[in-house]
Amino acid sequence: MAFRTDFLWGGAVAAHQLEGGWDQGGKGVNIMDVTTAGNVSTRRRYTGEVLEGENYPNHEAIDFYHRYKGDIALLAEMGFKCFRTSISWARIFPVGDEEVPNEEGLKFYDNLFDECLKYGIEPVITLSHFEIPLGLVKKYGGWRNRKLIDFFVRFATTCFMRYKDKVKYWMTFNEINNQADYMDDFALLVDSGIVAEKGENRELAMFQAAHYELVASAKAVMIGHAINPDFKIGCMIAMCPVYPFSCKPEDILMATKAMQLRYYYADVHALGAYPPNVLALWERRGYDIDITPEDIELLAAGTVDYIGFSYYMSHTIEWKEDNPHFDYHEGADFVRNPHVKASDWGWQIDPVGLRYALNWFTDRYGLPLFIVENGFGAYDKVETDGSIHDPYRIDYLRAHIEQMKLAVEEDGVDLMGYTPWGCIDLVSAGTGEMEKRYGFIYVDKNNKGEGTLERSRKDSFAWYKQVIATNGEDL
Ligand code: BGP
Repeated sequence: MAFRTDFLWGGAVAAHQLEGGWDQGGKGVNIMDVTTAGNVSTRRRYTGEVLEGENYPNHEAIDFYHRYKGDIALLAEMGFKCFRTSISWARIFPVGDEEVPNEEGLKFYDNLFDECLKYGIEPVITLSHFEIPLGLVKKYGGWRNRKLIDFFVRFATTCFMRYKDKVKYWMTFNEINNQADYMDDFALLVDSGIVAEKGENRELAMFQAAHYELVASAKAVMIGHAINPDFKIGCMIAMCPVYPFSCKPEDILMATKAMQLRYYYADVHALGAYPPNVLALWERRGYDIDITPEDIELLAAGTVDYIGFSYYMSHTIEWKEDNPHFDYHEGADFVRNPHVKASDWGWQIDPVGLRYALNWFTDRYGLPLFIVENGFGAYDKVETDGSIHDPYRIDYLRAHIEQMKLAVEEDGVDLMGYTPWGCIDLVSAGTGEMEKRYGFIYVDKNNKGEGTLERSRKDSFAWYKQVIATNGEDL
């Protein structure tokens, strides 16, 4: 048998993409509540205020805040062993810098976790999934400010104490390395709460903010382990392997440099120190990053228990002659890979890349791995009889699970679990669309926000149920 007997089959979501109830239960505003995301062309516009008449899809999302009991029952029907979601920071600390948490927010997650545990479903919790309270962005400039470490640690400690007997699996920051694409406003905003100023050195701002996040994460890991030694606390890395376009030595080196910069965050989380390539880059650029001796000790002491990562696609890169240092930032120099197909949104579909990623992480860190996101965003069609046939989704997931199996059986990878993204349809983080659907469960709502919010089972629902029941044998 390929997968462990305690393999964590489940699915993943994030608070702001499904809960709704954005101004209920004493919750404060988080950055996604003011990031216009009505369609692809407007999604990058961060307003800083809730503008009247604007469509903020996550304000209602799929109303999980009120409907979670029915939704968890459906996940239980599929046989879920775990459910990955996040705690909305602004539900617990509405502005972010309060000393006392919001009891109503804490109670919501008590109820949610109890509902999961009732069915034997383990909650797997991300502390910060693109959900920084707006107050921390406006008052402190987001993660550019060292003070954020204390606010985050207070939030993490509050959650660890409150849910220590209900939640065992944690992650600190979702896709912390998205900001390796620091030229992208959205990546900087959701990872670090940074609204870049005109003419600002965005790369420097990113390195500094990411440093504070890495220190905050290390502190949280140490505190979590002291609160409950059984906690498993991981990082969460967006893994898109970067392939060289050809066997030209410069292409290979370019891909290596890209991997170094995309994944140095994982090096710090897992190995407890910055790799030489990042230190050399800072030196070459003349960056004076605020790092104290205490920070260095914390990073070394607060290393993670496992690597959680998302995997959707791979990238391919080609070296250009005007880049003598092989400097990388995401997007630049990417080329189409002629060997793989792409989704309707242009995401390259590459199951073998998942096996590559599993091997790469194992070779580098030797830690248990947890695939906490993977999936296929697609348009679904509801037939007149209400059925939804989504063979493309099944094909995508099957092909990826087959590669997971090979990684475990043939490569010896230690894989803890698999939680496909958006197990119930939700709002896309990247585009704000409802109709970019990932779920086994369909939610009746369109891009304009119209629909009954009624839930129904897609064909993939029965398929995934069978996969779980046979521990991945029957695909
Ligand atoms: C990851 C995020 C998720 C999720 C997913 C799919 O980057 O962690 O929050 O949204 O990607 O992306 P999208 O929603 O843009 O299709």
